[in-house]
Amino acid sequence: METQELIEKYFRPGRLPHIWCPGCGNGIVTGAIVKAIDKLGLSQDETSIVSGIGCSSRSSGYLDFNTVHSAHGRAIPFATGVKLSEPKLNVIVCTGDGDATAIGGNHFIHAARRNINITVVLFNNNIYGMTGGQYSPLTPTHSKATTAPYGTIERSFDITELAKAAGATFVARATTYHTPVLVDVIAKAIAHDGFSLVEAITACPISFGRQNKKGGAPDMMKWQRDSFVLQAAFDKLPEDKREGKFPMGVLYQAEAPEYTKEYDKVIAAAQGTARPAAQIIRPNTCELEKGGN
Ligand SMILES: Cc1ncc(C[n+]2csc(CCOP(=O)(O)OP(=O)(O)O)c2C)c(N)n1
Repeated sequence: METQELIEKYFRPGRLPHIWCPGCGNGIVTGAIVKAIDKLGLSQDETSIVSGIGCSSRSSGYLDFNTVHSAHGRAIPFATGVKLSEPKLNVIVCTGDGDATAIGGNHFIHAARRNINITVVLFNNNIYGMTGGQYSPLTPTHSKATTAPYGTIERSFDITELAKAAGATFVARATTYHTPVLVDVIAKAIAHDGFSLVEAITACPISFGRQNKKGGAPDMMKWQRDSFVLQAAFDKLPEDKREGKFPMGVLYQAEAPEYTKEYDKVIAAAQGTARPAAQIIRPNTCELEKGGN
């Protein structure tokens, strides 16, 4: 579908123009989400887009789906509620690095642990954009921020590793420079049956770039071009050539029981329409019932 057709089909005309600054990458990430949805042929009625609060979270308001613009850090709990009450919906979360990993960090790890089938697209601009440039858990160490005028001394998360360690079953990364990769990994993440994370690297030339002398938006895009390498090519790089480079593409994929399907079994068991309750008692409890200890 041509860009104009995509805009007419998937965006709410009354909501445009958007609020993002010139050079901001959020429009590219939002466009990539729409292209991925279109590629998969998902219906708008069966797709829900849930966001928190921040510049990136404004994306849900521009999109013509079942959308929820929730509270700062709470996109994932809202998305969990939507998915549990209507499991047939494709649920996509749009969230910022502050939203998902600071105030919402606890929700993030537990949604990953549960392996609930939602897709989190984390717009990583390395900073709190909307509130003017405070550092987040994804701000690189020694970067300047309004809350770290001498540079932050905190170490940042690698959110892809954190997601994997917490139990996510699909983890990917791409940048706004590498748009085809971004569209591809978002589509694969949505198609995956379990908790999926896509870290979308996006430039914030105003709140992050200016403070850190990154040049303008084109320079920040060039940095993306030069720093992110597909996982297979990254693996072939000798150790000394990996400095300053990051792998992208699908970084991890696994199979594990999906939360809403497991929850359905509990509902069925409680309603007496599934396996007898004894069969779902954990083995050690069964031992107790048989008189063991
Ligand atoms: C409970 C609560 N605390 C703080 C805020 C203020 N606030 C709004 S957006 C934001 C940061 C957003 O940063 P991020 O999630 O990285 O998204 P970005 O704006 O960079 O896309 C904060 C702290 C709020 N709205 N609600």
